[in-house]
Amino acid sequence: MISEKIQKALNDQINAELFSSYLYLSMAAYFHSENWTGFAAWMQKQSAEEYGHAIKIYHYLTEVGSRANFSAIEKPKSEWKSPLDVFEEAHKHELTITNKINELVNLALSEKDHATNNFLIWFVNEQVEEVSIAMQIIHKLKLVGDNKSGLYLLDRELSSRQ
Ligand code: OFO
Repeated sequence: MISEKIQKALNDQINAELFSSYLYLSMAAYFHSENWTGFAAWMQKQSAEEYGHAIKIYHYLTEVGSRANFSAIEKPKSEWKSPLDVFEEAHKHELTITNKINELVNLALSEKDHATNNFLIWFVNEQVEEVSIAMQIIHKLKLVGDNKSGLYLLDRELSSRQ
């Protein structure tokens, strides 16, 4: 039901989502090592969400009679300079993922694969939300700057992410 090109592109996206999960888990580990437990909890939830994105594509491939094929996941970075540095990288990463999703949509449209195009709409919307959330956190981090009380409160706020 889906072309080889689409199958390969969706498998590449599974790898990108698993790398996102790995990267955010590495960010969580960095935060834990710096005793920012709220930021760490937020990143752990983000990592789990990314794993969920990979699984969504996995199930779609199965549903359309194709299959998931896995390849090596790139080693994520493990050190950052500050919480702002981490979230700026997360934001940059989400912009890269948005480009990848857009390229996937372009491919689905060029192949007249409406089922895959329809499947990808969820990801298009998810990317808008993820880029926006990262930008909001960066804005708050820039507002508090090096103020320890402000950072403490922000860490506490992010710990309550559902
Ligand atoms: Fe962060 O949305 Fe998937 O990768």
